Amino acid sequence: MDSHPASTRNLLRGTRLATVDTDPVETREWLDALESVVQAAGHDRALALLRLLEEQAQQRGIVANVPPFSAYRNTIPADQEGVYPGDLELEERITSIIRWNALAMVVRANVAYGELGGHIGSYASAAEIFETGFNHFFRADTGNGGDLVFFQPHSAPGVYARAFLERRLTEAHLANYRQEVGGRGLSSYPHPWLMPEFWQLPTGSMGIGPMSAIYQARFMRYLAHRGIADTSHRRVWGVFGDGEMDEPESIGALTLAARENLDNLAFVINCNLQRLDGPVRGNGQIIQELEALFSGAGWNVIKVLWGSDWDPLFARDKTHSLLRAFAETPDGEYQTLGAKDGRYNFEHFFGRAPELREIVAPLTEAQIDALKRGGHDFRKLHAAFRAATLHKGRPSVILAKTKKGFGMGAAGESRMTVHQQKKLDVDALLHYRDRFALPLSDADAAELRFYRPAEDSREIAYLRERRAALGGALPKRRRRSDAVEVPALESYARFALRADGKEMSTTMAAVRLLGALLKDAAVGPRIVPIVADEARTFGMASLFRQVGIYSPVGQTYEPEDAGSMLYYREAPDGQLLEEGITEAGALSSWTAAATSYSAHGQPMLPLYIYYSMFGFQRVGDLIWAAADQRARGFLLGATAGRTTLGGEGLQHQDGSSHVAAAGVPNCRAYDPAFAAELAVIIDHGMRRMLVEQADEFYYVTVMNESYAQPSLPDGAAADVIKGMYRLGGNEPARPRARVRLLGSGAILREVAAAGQMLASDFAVASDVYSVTSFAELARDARDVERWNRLHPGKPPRRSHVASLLDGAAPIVAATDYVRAYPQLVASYVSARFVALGCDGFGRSDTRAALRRFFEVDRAQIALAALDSLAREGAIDTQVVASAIERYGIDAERMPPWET
Ligand SMILES: Cc1ncc(C[n+]2csc(CCOP(=O)(O)OP(=O)(O)O)c2C)c(N)n1
Repeated sequence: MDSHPASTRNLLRGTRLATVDTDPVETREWLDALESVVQAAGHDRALALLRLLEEQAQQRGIVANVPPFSAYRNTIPADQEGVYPGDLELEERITSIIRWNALAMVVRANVAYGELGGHIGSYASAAEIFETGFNHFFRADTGNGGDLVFFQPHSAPGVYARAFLERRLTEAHLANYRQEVGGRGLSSYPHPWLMPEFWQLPTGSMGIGPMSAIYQARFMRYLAHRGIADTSHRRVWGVFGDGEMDEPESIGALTLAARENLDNLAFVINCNLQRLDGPVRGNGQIIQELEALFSGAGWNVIKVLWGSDWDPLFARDKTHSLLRAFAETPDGEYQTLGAKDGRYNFEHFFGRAPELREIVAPLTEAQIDALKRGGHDFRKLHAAFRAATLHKGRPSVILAKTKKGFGMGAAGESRMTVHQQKKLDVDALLHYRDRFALPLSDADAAELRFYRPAEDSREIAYLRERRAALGGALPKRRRRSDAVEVPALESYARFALRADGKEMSTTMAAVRLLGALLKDAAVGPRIVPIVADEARTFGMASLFRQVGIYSPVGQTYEPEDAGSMLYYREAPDGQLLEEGITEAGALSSWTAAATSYSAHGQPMLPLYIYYSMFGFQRVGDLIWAAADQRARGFLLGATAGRTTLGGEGLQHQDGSSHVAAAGVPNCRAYDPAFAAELAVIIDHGMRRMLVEQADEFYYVTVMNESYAQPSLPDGAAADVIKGMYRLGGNEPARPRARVRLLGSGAILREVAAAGQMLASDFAVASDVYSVTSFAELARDARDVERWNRLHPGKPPRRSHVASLLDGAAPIVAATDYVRAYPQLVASYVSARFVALGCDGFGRSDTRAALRRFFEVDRAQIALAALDSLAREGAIDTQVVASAIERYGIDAERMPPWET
């Protein structure tokens, strides 16, 4: 017989621990021997002996390895818990009140509206975890920044309920839970965008919180190592659900936290053994699995499984029968046991073996029913939190076993459906009130009255005293920091502004601008260059030497390229974050730096450069969360577009990031063609973010195609920012018609060439525009359209795109992205509008071949212009046919998006 549940068995495979005990007497002798060593010589001696035994066993080949988890019990023994520093009775009462208000908030909203959703079960399971933090550990910002706390998203009602007791939120706020439209509403989950003075860190999308927490802790170290802020006294706490740990992002950076010795970081995993649909590991044990995972990644693991009322039971258990029974119980069964009463637990758990029955013999069924899981026991939790804060050299994780819907009784406790539970009948409400001994009349409970003790009550005095001792209320978000002086554009960007036909790529120009800005006394130290193993690809190797790569331990080896000019230099005060091959990690680092103005009062300017295809497409949800968090910084999508990244092919060639970026409200996205445009955009972005402190960030695509860079036309800078300016035109001697040609990014040069062909081959005049951002044009046009609609009779306003493209001459807009990108502005101009773009899968080939393939080359652009003119009746259709022939266009080939 195997005594471990399935998932645990898998972890044990290869060890011999899962076998039956064939000689219990001998086993007893060994165990007694260990016990007498502990008694006579103490824990350390016992541990030393065990290590030696283990070593011996490995040498003998008896064990290949030891199991990566410990027994199913608390890591901290009862006798090492220490003295509880708080007033347990008061804390229990405060927690009960918060529980009630949290529940009332959710149920009220759903009784009234039925459609608002919300969760009771998650906070019900996490209340003691949060209150342990709030009363004893989570430090607020007292000037130099406090702790950063990531709150489990579905527990938000509990955080609001506490803020209500603190009089930070009013009853009206609570009554507006999940009704944000119109102000004074409370967000479903932590959203800094919607509650900018309250929530610091967004966690609503599972996986983002855990990963972000790790990089936040790492960024605190970075700030300290670089001498920007003293963060030594600050910590990052992350309270997450056990279900959330399924997300790859949740576990993707665990080893980084251990590798960088982030002992300023602690996770508390609320192991209520359930997620949305049911058990996290019905056939296994999530806690053991997480212990194996975290300890394997190098974390200090602290398990809090059983409450204090279990201590006497363990003391009576001389044969470890409890531990064996725990090991045999899969989470699905724990859930059933959790939902049932004392009798059921007696019969189905303790009734399994005579030793177990004996252990609980002195207990009544009611006492068995009341036995608590550790995550609902302040003493156990406090000991674990304290151990986490004292542990040096490694991050800690507290695995706290709880019950989903704790206290809800038959209405939800440990029930499969509890995640969806949003309404409670009167009986259930009265049960809840009684369970937590709340001073509410039947009528108050039935009416879901919020309850707030008087300001001079013991509860409120205690709560305030505890928070005062920890620096004030939490969560609380800072909106502004000091401004940073930005150098004059001309002082560092002349090479780009007055390029005068010099050849370079916009990626090269970006790196050069960055190199120059890094030398600026004010802005330079604030820049955080970030790469995910692509610095050389983007020509940034010079930064290795110039600013160094951040490493908390410096460089403990002689780099292979030590003798070269640009050697690989790692240093504790290195400025560049070289994240390795993790776009999610690099983006999380970027977010930490981009929100440093708020989290640390230190404005930083992160600039993360990456393959554009692996940005919005791959880590788009992290970008969305950064936007929610009011990030300020630059994302540089490099070697961007579908045809500029010649050889790389389908997976690398990006045709859609600008469409995704256009949907992020505070993202300003640009696709410049020229170094001068890029310089203007970077300058503008810095001023907006660092000087004006606008909560927006900039996505700029840059290309590795080297070509002649024109100087910036006089007076064009403002229009570059608006998204479009007139680059030039073609005026044949006797023009037969006129078109407008719009080009964006890499395809602008094809557009300009098409203009020349139209003039020389077909006597068609053209105006050529460089579109730096279809998204910004559309944003402005959308505003104008709306204003005009709402103000009938007033002189209509004009959008930038409509005023530049006044008149009836057809418009052809071409881009290296899908057609949907230029089509963002199609409905805002009155003339015929034709979009050309790169719809379909990318593929490897030369740039010229790809542009022919996607039909965004000069011949196709010219053809589209002629076709538009013919459809407008400005030229004969025959001209179109002659162009097809003249330019050798295959009219019968398959469309590129179908091949
Ligand atoms: C990326 C993402 N996928 C899915 C969801 C929907 N969702 C909300 S809560 C939840 C389960 C949460 O389980 P757990 O983390 O264990 O928390 P608890 O049981 O305490 O509520 C899921 C899947 C989400 N919020 N984010």
